[in-house]
Amino acid sequence: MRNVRVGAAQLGAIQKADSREDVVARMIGLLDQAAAEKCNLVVYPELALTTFFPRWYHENNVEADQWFESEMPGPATQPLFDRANEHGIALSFGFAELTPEGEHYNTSILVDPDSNIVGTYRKVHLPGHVEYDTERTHQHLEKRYFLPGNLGLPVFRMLDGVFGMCICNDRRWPETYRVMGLQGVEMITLGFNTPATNSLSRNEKPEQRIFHHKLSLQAGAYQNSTWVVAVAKAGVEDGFPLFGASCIVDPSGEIVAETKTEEDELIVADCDLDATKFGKETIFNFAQHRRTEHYGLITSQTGVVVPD
Ligand code: CDV
Repeated sequence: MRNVRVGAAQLGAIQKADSREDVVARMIGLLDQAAAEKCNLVVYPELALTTFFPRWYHENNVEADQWFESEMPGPATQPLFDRANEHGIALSFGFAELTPEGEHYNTSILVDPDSNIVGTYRKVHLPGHVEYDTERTHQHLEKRYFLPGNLGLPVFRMLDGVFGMCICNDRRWPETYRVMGLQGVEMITLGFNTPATNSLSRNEKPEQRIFHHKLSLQAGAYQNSTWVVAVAKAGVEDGFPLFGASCIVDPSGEIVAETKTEEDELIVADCDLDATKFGKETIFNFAQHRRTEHYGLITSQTGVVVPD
């Protein structure tokens, strides 16, 4: 048995006016709870340090740099690293990354129990649009503010296991899980900020959106026999609602823990990484059963082409 006791640390709303220091204090509060519950890994949401700023249009992109981190840890986040180090707890969380070369990414990191950054992932599937869109009830300007991730979908060794990360919209794409599944991933950490309403369709209710969220996580976990730890930023940010439904999903696709609120809330589960073995060695034994000779279109073609 290789047990990882995971805390999924959902964050409630972060308003535009909230400072990084305010947010980090909340993250440390959840970390202390996780330490009291004997967790050895705590996972936080996408863009955990600020409000979900891609809903706000800045005509001049440079104005949006206020939402980005140019160092990690930096002065505001060092206390989180220090407290995690005192507790000997590993972390995963998302933030907006501004590189020394001036590139902007929606990034997530994996931090080991000694507070070393052992993994970096940059979001590959950026949703939304580049320009202000008057047809939408709210803006989703990730394609304006971020470049698509340039690090692929790597896995990392930590806590005697194989870990991967993805971010929010990535969870809806089976390729995300399969690329990590092909590298033997045993636990995927992912943060999300998902609006409770569809900006282009009033017919889609929050219940249906939560259904699609869980469907994606559960299918990805089952089809690759991996744990999935999905953590929301939830609640109403400056009038815009995000749903909660943070979940820990086991390698057979079942939800073993789920948040009940849209506030700061910790859920905990014991995740035996050896429980991934059965699926990986039987129905999803890739080496035995995959038929790559039929999968070429997945990488040679992006959009739909209906044959004549
Ligand atoms: N932050 C996100 O990536 N949100 C998307 C929304 C736009 C649908 C998501 O997949 O949840």
